Amino acid sequence: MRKTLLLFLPLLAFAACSGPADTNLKLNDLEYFERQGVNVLVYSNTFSGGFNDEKNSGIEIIHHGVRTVQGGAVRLSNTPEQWDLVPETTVRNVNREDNSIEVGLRYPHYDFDSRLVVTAVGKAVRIDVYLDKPVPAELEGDAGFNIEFLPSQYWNKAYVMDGKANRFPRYTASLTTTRPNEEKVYQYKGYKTYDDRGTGRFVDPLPLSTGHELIVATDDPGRLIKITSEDAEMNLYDGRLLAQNGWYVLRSVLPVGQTGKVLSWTVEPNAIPGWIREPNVGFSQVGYLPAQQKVAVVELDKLDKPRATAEVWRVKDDGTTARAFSGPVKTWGRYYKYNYVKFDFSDVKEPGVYFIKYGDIKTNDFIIGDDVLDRITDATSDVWIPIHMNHMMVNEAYRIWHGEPFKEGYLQAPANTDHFDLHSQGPIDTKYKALQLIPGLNVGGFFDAGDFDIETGSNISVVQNLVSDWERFKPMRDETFVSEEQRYVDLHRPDGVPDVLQYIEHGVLNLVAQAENIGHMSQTLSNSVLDNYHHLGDAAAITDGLHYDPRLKPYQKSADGKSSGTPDDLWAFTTRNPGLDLQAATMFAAASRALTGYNDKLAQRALTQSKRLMKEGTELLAKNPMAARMRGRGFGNMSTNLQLYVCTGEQHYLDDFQQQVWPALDRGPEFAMQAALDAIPYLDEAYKERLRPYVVQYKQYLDSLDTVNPYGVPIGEGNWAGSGSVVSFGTTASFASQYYPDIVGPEYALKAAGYMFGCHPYHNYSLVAAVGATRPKQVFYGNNRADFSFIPGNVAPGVLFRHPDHFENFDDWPFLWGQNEGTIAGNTAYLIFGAALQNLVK
Ligand SMILES: [Ca+2]
Ligand SMILES: [Ca+2]
Ligand SMILES: [Ca+2]
Repeated sequence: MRKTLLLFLPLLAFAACSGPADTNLKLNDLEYFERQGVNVLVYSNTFSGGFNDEKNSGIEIIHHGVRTVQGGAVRLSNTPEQWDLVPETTVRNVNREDNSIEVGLRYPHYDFDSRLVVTAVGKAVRIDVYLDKPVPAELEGDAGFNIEFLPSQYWNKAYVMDGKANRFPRYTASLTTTRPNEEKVYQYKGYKTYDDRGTGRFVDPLPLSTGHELIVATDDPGRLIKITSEDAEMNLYDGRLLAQNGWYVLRSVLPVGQTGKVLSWTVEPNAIPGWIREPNVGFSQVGYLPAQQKVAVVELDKLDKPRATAEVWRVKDDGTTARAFSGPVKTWGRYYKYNYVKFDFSDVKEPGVYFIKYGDIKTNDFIIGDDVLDRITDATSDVWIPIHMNHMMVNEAYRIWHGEPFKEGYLQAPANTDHFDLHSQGPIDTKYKALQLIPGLNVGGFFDAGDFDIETGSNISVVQNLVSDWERFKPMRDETFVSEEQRYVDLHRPDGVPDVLQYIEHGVLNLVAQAENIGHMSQTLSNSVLDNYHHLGDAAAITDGLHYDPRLKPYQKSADGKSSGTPDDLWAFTTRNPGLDLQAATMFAAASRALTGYNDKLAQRALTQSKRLMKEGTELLAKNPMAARMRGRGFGNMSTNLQLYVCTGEQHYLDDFQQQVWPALDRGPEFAMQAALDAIPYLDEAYKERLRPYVVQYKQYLDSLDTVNPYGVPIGEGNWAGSGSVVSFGTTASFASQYYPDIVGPEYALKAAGYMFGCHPYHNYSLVAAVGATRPKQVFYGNNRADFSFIPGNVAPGVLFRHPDHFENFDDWPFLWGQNEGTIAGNTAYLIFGAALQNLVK
């Protein structure tokens, strides 16, 4: 404590010396409070992301470049979880005269409104909470003002509450209590995040510390924040007691029966005097081909002065280093928060190990060699994809990734169920009754993503991607043992069958079982209860493996040990979507081609379902002209029509495709280029020539991206980061370059690869787990995320845009899915990108 104070005091003294003009928080043009090293955002991001509490909203602090605090809001529990209610933002007013931002918050479920007024006062912000009506009786003691601190940026650091020093716990191990379920505040759609094991009580965390003044990270000036409240007691909680993705929460309960200004906090983030963010030197961690264009993009603090030159150094075989190249640094300009400069070192061509020096910054090393791209999909193909095989035990050397999940199968979802993972069941449209077992569905298929459901649409895409990979590139790689009979997968054990064929087979097994047993495609096979949806760990442990029998009590097993009264069986959401049936029909036809000669019986079953679903889907759509017309418009259906033509040879599908593709290309060649290129192998030379001028336009689009952002690839700004778009951009650019090499060079696809492998905003780590890069990302939102780990080969969504000007990808906190989750459809699309790129540069 004493040491900390001594260390810190000189800093404060130094800060006090600089003039108030550059130390006070000011409301900037982007409507957030700013001083050098500190940004305080007030509802630049509201709680409307789509998945409730995404830990991305409310009052947020970006502290020396890292968003360490968020969630400033009136909340209804001590440590809110993802499915606890979040407030709607009813109004947001920026008042420049008094340097404040006001937001209105509303919980419609409780007809409960509150207002926050955040005012910059010197180096701090004051947060005032106003109520026009008292806290509703049922929320008394539960409604409070909360703010949340990112655990990975604070754990092991000291905090001081009312003069008493303490330390943020690395792992959660503080006290809890239980309360009767009747006192639990309503959760999303009435679902419950917890399993009370029949006790009738829920767990409520108890505070780590209580007081009126909290200073967090007294031992780290970059993270130090002082929070005081004269009128309210503040409690510090560890949200990880209830959910591994919880944050440290500081909270004051709102007083009962009061209106007007009911609570006031002062929050003062420390700023390191003269702080300037370290340059982020973006380059490909996977390395470079000798002859390719090589451009590092350096991200600079807006107060940083660009350097005139940068250097490339060679690491020699004896371990010594020598300068290999020095060249000019060229200014690109401002892109959101930072300035960007570029350093072209294409002249360095000799194979070897190198690093970049930009001023004092020395990057980690990278390889120049003609085989650096050869391994970019190996981890995805050998490890990530087989680990996501459902209904199998998956072993790797000494480790079992998961046992055989969902042995009890899937029940018909009850009618009119509104689900928590964005889908629903309408009236029952199968021969099964609600909660009756639909036989045969517990086979094949792939886990969706960081969760364990089978999203039918995604699984259809998976099979399509894998067939596309197989038919175009014939990958013969065999590193996975798959026995459908044993329901067993062993990684790194060749079994004589190309893995991609086995993955196609595994995807088809589930999808064909859906078609045969349900009669059409389901929407999804998913969890019925929320308290096992958020499962982390072994998929085989999600359910008890026993058939649900409602005649038994919860947690009770039948005498024969085959059923239980625990309602944990997964449900099939069967509501029919003829559009999905048609997609399945084209997928089945393609899969049938790929499987013929390997598994003829399954190939035949797939073809049978393809024909039936195509007929029925077409008839159903014809009966619903509105749906049919809608279907005809989408770009996605361009591809479906092409696939339908390829598998049936019927001219009208080709006519439909041609009717769609040219107008779509006229609107912008980038939107339809992939579908247009996909048709080339099936159409004549005249088609290819007609497409040529669009490829010329497409090349102009590719070049124009260099003026849109410094990285020259499309950077999405949605609520899910955009590496999927970069991958598909790279795939399209690869194929364009393959078919029209005289128009489109390989540099665009390589630019996409460079972005994925480290040349991007925020940090320079590869976005693909364990990809042969020097510095891949270390944490991902896989089902092992609670271990701050990754599943090799995962492709992260990547660098997420936060309004109004911040890009972010946490590499010490895996839990933000929009940055770190990988999906089965996305990761199989990455296989195609990898193969297309490798094919292009060979
Ligand atoms: Ca899912
Ligand atoms: Ca194999
Ligand atoms: Ca069960």
